[in-house]
Amino acid sequence: MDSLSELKDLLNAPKNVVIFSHRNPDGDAIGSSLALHLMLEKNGHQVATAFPSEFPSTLSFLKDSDRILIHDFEAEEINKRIRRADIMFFLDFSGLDRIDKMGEQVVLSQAFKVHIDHHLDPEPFSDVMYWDADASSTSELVFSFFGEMGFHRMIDSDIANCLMTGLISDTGSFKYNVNPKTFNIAGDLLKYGIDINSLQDNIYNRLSEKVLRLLGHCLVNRMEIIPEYKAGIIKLYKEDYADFNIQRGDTEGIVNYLLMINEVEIAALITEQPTIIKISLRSKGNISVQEIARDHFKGGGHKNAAGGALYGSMDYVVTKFKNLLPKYIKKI
Ligand SMILES: [Mn+2]
Repeated sequence: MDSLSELKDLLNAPKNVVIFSHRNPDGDAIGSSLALHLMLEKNGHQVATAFPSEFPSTLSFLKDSDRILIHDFEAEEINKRIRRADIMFFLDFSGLDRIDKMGEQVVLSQAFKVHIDHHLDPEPFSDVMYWDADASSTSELVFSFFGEMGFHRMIDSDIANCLMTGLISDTGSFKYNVNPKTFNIAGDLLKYGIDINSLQDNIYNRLSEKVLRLLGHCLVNRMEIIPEYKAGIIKLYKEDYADFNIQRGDTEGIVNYLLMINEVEIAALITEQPTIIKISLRSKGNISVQEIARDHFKGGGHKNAAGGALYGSMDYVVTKFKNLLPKYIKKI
C-alpha cells in the first residue's frame, strides 16, 4: 500500500491531529492550515493548528482563526497536543527549523507525518510528501489533497474561502506563480459560494493609514535604483521603525513595488532588525533570487521570491547585495 492510501485508511477513524505552519505565517500558511483543520474536523477528528508566531490580524476574518495556537504564547498546550498526536501535517514550509522549537518535539514523536508544500528543497522528515514546487501555493495542493482523500464533496464556503485566500496571497491575485491548475481550482472554489469581492477587500484593503504613509516614505526617501544592473533597493533603518512604529507585517509587500518599475528586474528590501539585517528579494523572469538567498544570505524561498538574514551592519548587507549583482545580472 502506498503511503497516501495508508493515510486515507488512518483517516477513516477519529484521530488526534496537529497541523503546523511556519513562523510569520502568511495568507497561504493560514489559509491552507485552516482549510485542512476545518475539513478534518468535519470528518470527526480532533484537530489543533499551531504556528510558532502570531499571524497578521488582517487575516482574522477567516473562520476559526481565533482557535489557532501560537507557540510564543501557548507552548504548554501545543506540547500537550504534540504528545497526543496520531497524525501531523506540515504545511507551507520545507524544513523543520521553520517551526522553531516545535520542530524538536516533532522529531521525537511517532505520529504519522504528512508534508504538504511547494517550496524548493523539502527536507525528508515525513511519511507522506505531498510536494510540488510548480504549485502556486500550498492551498492549491491542499485542494488536490482533498481530492485524493475523497473530501471534495465536503468542501463548504468557509473552507473554500480559506483556500482562495491562500491562492490569492501566494499569486498576488493570480499575477505570478500561476499554472493552468491554479485557475481551474480557483474556478472550482468559486462554486462553493465565495464572495470574491469581499474576500479581495479583506486581503488587500485593510491597511492602516500608517502603513500607507510608510510605503510613501520608502518610495520617496529610501529607494535606490541601480539602472545598469536593473536593480532596486529599499533600505529601512531602526529610526524608521521608531518613527513609523513599524510592527510585524507592516513592511509586507513593500519590496514588490520596486518591480513595478519597467527597468527593474531584481528587487531587495533590506531592513535593520534589533539583532540582524533582513533581506527580502524579488525578481522577474529567470533570475533566481532563491539561489542568491540560499548561497549568500542564509535563506531561501522560491525562484522569484526569497529572503534571508545576516548579522552585521546595514552597509555590509547592502554592499554585499550590490557586489553580487554582476554575478547574477547581465550588465546593460
Ligand atoms: Mn505558500
